[in-house]
Amino acid sequence: MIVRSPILNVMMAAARKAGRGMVRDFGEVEKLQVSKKGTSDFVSSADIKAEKTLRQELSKARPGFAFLLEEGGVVTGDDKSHRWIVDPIDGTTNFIHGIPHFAVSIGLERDGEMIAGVVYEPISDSMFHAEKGAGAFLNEWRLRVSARRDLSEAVLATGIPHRGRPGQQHFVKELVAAMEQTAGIRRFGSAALDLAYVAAGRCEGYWESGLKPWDIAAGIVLVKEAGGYVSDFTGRASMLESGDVVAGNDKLHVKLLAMLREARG
Ligand code: LIP
Repeated sequence: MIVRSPILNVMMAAARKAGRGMVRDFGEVEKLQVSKKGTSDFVSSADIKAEKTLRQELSKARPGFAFLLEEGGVVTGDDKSHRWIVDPIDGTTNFIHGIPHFAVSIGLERDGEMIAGVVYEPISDSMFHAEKGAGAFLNEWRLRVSARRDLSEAVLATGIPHRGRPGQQHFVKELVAAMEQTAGIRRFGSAALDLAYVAAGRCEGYWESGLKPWDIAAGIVLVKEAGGYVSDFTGRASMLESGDVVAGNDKLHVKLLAMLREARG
């Protein structure tokens, strides 16, 4: 049996509680889809409700910690070291469209460093969790990044910049390079789960630009604790500030960075 720290237990319990409501709301979205009524308002209220649950649960356990929330923005706290970085539903577009691939993402930062992360997929009851120095897990199973060492064998996850997002021309170049050099590319629609999949060895790597801190905060800890690497496109650790992420197993991260750099020219 794994022994988890009290703080990780708090994060997991909060994610589970928010996840229960989300599963019920997702069932409603599926009905709305069929009836062709607008789902967006319903989903934004589901998002707000989930965030409220998470905020309540996390602040009950650690009253002084600050927050960075997708919906609620910055909430300051008496504790100047700790900050929760929370996305109630990562993969909102999937949720709106009745696609069952989305997650609750909770990261904990201490003095500017991500120290714990939980990515919870409520539909499949998959709890990805990690704490600095204690490893990464999916439910009870220890996670380890994949051992594949060649790009030609690699499956990569990515995110495609949609209407109104910058970086589309860069992305097309990166995509062409990845198409030519790898075994396959997947666009799942949740950055938090993309990072969890790298940690679980399901994908060898993942890259995306233009992300928000709450999309990636928890996933960064998962990848690192599973033995992988995460950086921005230059190899630096500015992911939360820049919104650029390149994650990979220990053999392929450097090769991925080189591939993307060359593609961008
Ligand atoms: C989403 C990310 C996804 C990205 C989307 C969006 P949201 O987060 O997880 O990978 O491609 O544009 O940012 O909006 O569902 O929390």
